Amino acid sequence: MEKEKYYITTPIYYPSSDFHIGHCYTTIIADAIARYKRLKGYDVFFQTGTDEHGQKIENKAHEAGVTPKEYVDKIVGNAQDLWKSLNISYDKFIRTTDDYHERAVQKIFTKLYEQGDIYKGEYKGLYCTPCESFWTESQLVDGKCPDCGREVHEVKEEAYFLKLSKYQDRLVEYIEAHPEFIQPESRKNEMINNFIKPGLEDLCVSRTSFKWGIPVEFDPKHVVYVWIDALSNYITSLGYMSDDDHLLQRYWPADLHLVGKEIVRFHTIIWPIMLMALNLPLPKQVFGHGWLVIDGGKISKSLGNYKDPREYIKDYGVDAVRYYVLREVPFGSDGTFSENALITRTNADLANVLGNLVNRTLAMVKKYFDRPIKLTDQKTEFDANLIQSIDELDAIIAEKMAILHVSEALESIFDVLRKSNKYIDDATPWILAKDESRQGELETVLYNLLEAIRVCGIALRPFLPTTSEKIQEQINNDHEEPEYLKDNVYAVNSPYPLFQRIEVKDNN
Ligand code: ME8
Repeated sequence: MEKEKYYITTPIYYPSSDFHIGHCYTTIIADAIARYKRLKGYDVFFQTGTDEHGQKIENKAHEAGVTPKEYVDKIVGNAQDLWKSLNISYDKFIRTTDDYHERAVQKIFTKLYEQGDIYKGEYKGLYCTPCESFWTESQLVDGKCPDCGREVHEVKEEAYFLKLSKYQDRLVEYIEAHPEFIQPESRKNEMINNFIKPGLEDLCVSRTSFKWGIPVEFDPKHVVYVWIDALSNYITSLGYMSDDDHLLQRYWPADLHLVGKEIVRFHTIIWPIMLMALNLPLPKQVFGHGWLVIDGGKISKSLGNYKDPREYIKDYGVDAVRYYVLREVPFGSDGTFSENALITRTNADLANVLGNLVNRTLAMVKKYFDRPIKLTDQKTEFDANLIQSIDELDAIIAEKMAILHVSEALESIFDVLRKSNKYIDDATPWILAKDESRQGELETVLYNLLEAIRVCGIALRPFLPTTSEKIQEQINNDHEEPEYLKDNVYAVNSPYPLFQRIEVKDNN
């Protein structure tokens, strides 16, 4: 049978030489979802990339005394290196300076112009350069950009416009008929009530005040507005407007665009309208997640709360960082980042619950048997409960992942791990070991623990891929069934600690 496809994207990032832990947030979650879908047999296409045009980049390149292309070429590797160190399993990395993307964006713009969805006019308005966003007077907060709180400035120039107004009613109808399109629910209401219902103004989609962008094919003194350029990445990467669009046929529409809450607006208003105008189906879901914040504010170098995420990876290990990000923040809401919370989580869950369980279990197998062990026909009164938890785990995770409650999916795995530790305390293998007549029970207890570790190890694979692999190596068993098996044989390897306990730091 042909595998079902699953196309998942992160936003494309502004290239930067200083990404912070917040930047890793969208990508780690997207990676966990992509890996989960692969584990469940989907044909996954997972895409990320960099958003390399715009005035901000042009200004930075100018300051650095290089061309914008030289500037982005030099720093794009920083994103790729960071994703590599976080074990991000993307299938495609798109750069908006890639030739095929630039050509396709030009064709998109020309098509929309020729069919009358883009027209020429004059732009007068307010622009926030850092956010690359246009605002109307009424959208400003205290006269400043509502997203970043910085000054906006007035611009006036000949420009092209996209007819958002023409599609307004169709968009509202679509959103209302597809309650899963914008998630979580609160963001959907915000989009409809604050942005769409008050009336969509046509959007200025070209600029003449700077050069670093994709030139409009038929009027090259204009460059394409960076959000039209950027949003198109989700289809140009699949070959839209090229000679070979088999990937588009296979993977479009996207199943999930995972984005930060501040860019939901672009993904649920401009993007669907572009797609309607291009006569393409809309993505199945746009999920707007919250921010990882420090002291209530966003993380940024200028706020002085920045640290390169690779330092955390170096100090605590990649899976500790992944675990923290996936576990700490209820999806959709904001979460607070602190290095001490990362340490506390690592110690409490990864070292004390997971690491300890694996270590204790393998040490007991080595000590009491030091031979392959099997399920025996001797039982204890505590077995059935543990086996039931093992058997229920897969369905619980499926239920949580279907609504992207990644943190709760992880929590359900740790519930089984905690129950397994409790099972050791209840079944007291060290007492069974002293009694010659209870060796069968002892072997069953250790077998059940190994089954719990095996099933949890597989379940952890999308979230903590490195740790999952180490668990599989230690228990020396590659059975993939996500439920309790009765006929496994375990010839385990010597244990080594999966996670070291870390000292909490005094100063943060
Ligand atoms: O917005 N916590 O790029 P970007 C959580 N190029 N997420 C955060 C965060 C934080 N502290 N800081 C940043 C752009 N992010 C555009 C996208 S898509 C067609 C174009 C997230 O580099 C942010 O919410 O500013 C966004 O999802 C992603 O990082 C990229 O942000």
